[in-house]
Amino acid sequence: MTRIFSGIKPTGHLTLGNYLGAVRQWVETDQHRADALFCVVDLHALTVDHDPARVRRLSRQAATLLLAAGLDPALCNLFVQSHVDEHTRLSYLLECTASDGEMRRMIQYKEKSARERETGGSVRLSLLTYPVLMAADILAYGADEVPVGDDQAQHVELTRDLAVRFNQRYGQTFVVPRAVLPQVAARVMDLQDPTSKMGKSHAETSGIVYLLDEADVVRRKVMRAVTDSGSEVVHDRTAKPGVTNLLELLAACTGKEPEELAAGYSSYGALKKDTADAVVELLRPVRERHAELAADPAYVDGVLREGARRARELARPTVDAAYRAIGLLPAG
Ligand code: AQP
Repeated sequence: MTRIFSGIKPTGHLTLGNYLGAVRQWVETDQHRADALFCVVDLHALTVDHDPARVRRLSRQAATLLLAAGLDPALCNLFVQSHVDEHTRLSYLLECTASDGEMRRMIQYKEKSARERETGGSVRLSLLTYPVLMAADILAYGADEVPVGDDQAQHVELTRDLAVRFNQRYGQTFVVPRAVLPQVAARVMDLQDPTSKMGKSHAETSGIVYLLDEADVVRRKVMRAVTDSGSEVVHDRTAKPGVTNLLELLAACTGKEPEELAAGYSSYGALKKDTADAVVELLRPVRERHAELAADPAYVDGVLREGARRARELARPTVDAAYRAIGLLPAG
């Protein structure tokens, strides 16, 4: 059976981008068709300036939201990265397989390190090496497929390179995985800056729809979305990035094609109103279920405990094999 691994970073409240670009596909398709592991990748949240209590809170909230969105512990394995030591054990071996040049080429590293420098912060070494830890997350489980939004595709490419290189140098150890991008909404853009992606850790929040935003807040954010000059509703990412983002959101909510939707609108206002309504309806059940689950943290903890136990069992043989293959003396 195909094995799938995917993760989500607790660096902020989950967004509509996370939902449409990743979580919805995990819920509707992946957990049913494959042996699927989904992980709250909390170690990745430590690569930028962070508040410890907030990361802890956001990790629990992310797990609760994933269950609220429909991940079913009877169908898939949900766990927290730091609960399974195999990830960091394997990451070091992969650091010994990667070069600093290939890490510095990662687009997310370039963007995030530039942002840190602009705001006067120092760039953590872990920001540079985090794609290696991500590779370990994936390779430890022998995952065949990694469903991601297109911002993460380069990291999966790196994971493939590291797996192939390790296998060639030290003998067949890892499955070489491939990225699977969603058919629609691979990249949801910020409503206030439709040329950059909607990201949960951005400081300016007025263009970001969070899964837990109240309906009136969602409506306000969508109605105030930046649109483009002119008044014609057309799907054209270069000439009309704002309108195109709205059309793609509406398409993701309704299952229609963005071009087909564009033909039905003669004003931005009507498009915004329909998009706002569609997003509110999409998120309503998730928010309601989250409220129920948040009242039962013991249930969520139980799911995560059992998830980590099963994850350790799955990862250990591969990580132990990698230790032997690379030349480390087994503990007696
Ligand atoms: N805007 C987006 N559109 C489509 N997919 C997206 N994803 C994230 N943003 C969008 C997908 O969500 C999954 C989990 O992402 P992540 O939390 O591991 O990290 P990220 O890609 O760095 O997400 P964010 O929200 O932008 O976080 P920050 O601001 O901390 O960097 C991934 O599959 C991702 O592709």
